[in-house]
Amino acid sequence: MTTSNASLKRWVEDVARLTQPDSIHWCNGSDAENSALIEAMLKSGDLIKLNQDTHPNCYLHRSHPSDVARVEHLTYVCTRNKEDAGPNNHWMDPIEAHRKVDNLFAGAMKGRTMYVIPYCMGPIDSPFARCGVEISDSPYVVVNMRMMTRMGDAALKRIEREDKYVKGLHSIGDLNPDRRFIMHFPEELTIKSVGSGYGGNALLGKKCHALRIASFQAREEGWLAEHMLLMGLQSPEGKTHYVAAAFPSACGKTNLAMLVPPNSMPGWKIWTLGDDISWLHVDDEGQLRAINPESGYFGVVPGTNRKTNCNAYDMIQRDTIFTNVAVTEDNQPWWEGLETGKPALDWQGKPYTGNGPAAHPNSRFTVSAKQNPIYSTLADAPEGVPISAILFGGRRREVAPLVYEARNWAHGVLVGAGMASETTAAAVGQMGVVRRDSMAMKPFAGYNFADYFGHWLKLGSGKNASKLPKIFHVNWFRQDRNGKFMWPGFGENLRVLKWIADRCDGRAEAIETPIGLVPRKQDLDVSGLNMDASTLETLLSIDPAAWRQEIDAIGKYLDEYGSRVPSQLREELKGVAKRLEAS
Ligand code: SAT
Ligand code: MN
Repeated sequence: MTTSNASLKRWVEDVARLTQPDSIHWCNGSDAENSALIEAMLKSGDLIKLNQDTHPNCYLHRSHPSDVARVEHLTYVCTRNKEDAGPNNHWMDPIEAHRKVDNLFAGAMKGRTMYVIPYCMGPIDSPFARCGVEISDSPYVVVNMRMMTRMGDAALKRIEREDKYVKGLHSIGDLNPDRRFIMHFPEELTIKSVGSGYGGNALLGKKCHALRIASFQAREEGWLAEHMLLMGLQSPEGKTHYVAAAFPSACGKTNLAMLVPPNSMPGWKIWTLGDDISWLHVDDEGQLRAINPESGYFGVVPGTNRKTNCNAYDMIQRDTIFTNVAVTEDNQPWWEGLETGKPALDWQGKPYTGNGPAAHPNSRFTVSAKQNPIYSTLADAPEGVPISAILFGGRRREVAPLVYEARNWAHGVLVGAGMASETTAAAVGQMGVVRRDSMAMKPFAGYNFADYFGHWLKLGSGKNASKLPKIFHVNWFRQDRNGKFMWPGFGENLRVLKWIADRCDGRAEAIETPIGLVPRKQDLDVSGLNMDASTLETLLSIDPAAWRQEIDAIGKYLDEYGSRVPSQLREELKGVAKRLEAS
């Protein structure tokens, strides 16, 4: 197979000349192709068959032990001008970056098959969708991309018609971290990733394309590419609100998107549209609409069980690829937080000795979104869904209350820009330290954050600004003095979402505080939660002294971006500081 598109054909030939694969395979996305790849990987040891009686069509992939997470220190945005990448990105001159990685790609596919993977991010017939072609020497990448994107013939047809697509070149190289680079060339719609087989570094449709390149493209074209889950909340009266929510990696986006309503809230239904990425456009009527560019989930496994997320638990009992989980004696997948069984082999395949976690803390499942019992068929709607509310949030043991509402769009942009969260296992590095992570996009914005804040603010200055959704901040992770979580989280988060939906409908009360609008105790339905009044009070309280420090810290953080920071954002920050002084 080949293509009628001359530029694509030429690029594939050029890459083959550089990387020297034994053979070239154009992926069509068919079942037969997928089965053949899985068979080949079982033979090569890339995949291990799990217990097929309990977990039909489930397989385990063990990555190289040094290749288990995203590598932000090796991830670059290579714009012609350094300032365009901004202090939020590592930068390299594009000419130097190409030279550096092309050296590593030279001959890298000798003895391997080169896969040409055409894919579409978003419903194939959506005007908001964008296409790409990933060239990779990893069959694991192919089978994952098939679940995570609309991959194969239909995507290739669209690419041939549009003649505009993101070029992604990937090789696992020799997996040596010294020769690992994830390079983005947003001005050339190009990605070059070498030396890693891990999801976020290797499945180029995901973070590299749908966030870094797409955010850059979105700014040029007047839309937003965001690190946000997308869900529908259907009230007992049958009204559905769609909500997009940004949290950093491994902070519970998948669990929130698949939330199971508590027994005490009968009649509520949740619909999942996406668990990681949203592309948002303002339509002709001024309504913000969103699509999920992905078609599968690459979710954190540890902690998933019938109680925390029974939808996710059910969904991963079949047709799932597990990466870096442990296995039981009878070869079932096992992870920390699973309530049954015990690990025999750890994530590296060594006999489990009881020391440390058996599954890697960033072990993952890859699964088609259609296996989700509460999959929203509107995830396939080309026009997307109308957004009622945008949520920002992170892991904060202190300072941030359970929920608050921004005063307006511009204040909401400040709330997003000032977001902070404790780091997790999703990226290599120290865990549990608080860092600023604006809009949960610190690792993913493909351009200067100062310009990104400006782009967000600009959306709110158009003639339809009043129709934009309300913006909220949530924090499920507040801890008491003994380090115990104060809010039960998981399904009970629906109580907060209900208040948010009611605010959107003008039906719920809140009080003004210096940082925004907060529900009073009586505004939040906590019936049946068994929560004492003082805990609820703390969860909804604002400590002015702590917030003065927070606002100072946000000011210093914005200073890192210098004079490019929009003055409107600084005015918003001053406004909060003033209100705090007066309080
Ligand atoms: O980067 S991944 O997409 O592999 C996982 C994450 O960090 O969200
Ligand atoms: Mn993510």
